[in-house]
Amino acid sequence: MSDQQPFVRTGPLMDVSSYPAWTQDLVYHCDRYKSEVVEHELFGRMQQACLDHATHKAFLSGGWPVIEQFPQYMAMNLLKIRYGQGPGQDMARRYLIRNIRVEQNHADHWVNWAAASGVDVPAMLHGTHALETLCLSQWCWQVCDRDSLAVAIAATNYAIEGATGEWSARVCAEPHYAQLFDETVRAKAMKWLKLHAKYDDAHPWEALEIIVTLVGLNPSAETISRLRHAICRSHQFMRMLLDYYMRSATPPVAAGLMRPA
Ligand code: HXD
Ligand code: FE
Repeated sequence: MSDQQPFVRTGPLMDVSSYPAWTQDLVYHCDRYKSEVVEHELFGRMQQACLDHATHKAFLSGGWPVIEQFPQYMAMNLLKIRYGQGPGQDMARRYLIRNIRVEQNHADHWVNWAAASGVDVPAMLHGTHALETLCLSQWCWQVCDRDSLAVAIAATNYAIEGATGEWSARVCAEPHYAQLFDETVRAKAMKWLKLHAKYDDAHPWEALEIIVTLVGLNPSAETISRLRHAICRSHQFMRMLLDYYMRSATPPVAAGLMRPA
């Protein structure tokens, strides 16, 4: 994919100015879509502990297909790589192998979070999900199956994990949500959120570095546009999922309305 000058990062990993101008434009453009996920009312209500119980459970259940499939998206991308094809490929290989292992535990933590919130876990695992929910997982599957390594990593590890680091930090920024859980289960219930809520999380930046290393310093306008489209699509599908659950949410009457079962 990179038939032009290679990119070798010299500045700090988590500073957008360490990347070429086209990458900075891409990040700024897509951040508008990311904000609509991070700033979503559903997460605002979660943070304030005033999301109604039914919507809370439905959201946790609806998020499951992506959680379950996430390591598989990464595995599909791993299959695109041959060792020694180039620095971007080698970087992606290390990243994917290491993080597939990490995501194994994340699925367990999500299940524990859902169980502590009163979700019917067997139904979440084996039942059917709303179309609006499935769009995100089907999009991820499709982009990882059919698109290039760089575009697929942009849609999943950059876009989805990037937005997730921020929305989970937002929910954890106040103590109210955690306090809904009985102390005996709180740590277990909050584990997934806490792990993703690290403001200094390097994951999406590592994904960005891989993408830029794969496509080089001067990718074609078409490559840039495919990356932009893939990132924004992921954010739009995340938002669609959130809008779907918020549509039937009960307005908050008082903080503390929401109670885990
Ligand atoms: C958000 C619903 C609107 C889906 C969130 C997907 C987050 C995926 C994070 C990734 O690290 C996989 C995981 O299970 O931790
Ligand atoms: Fe994760």
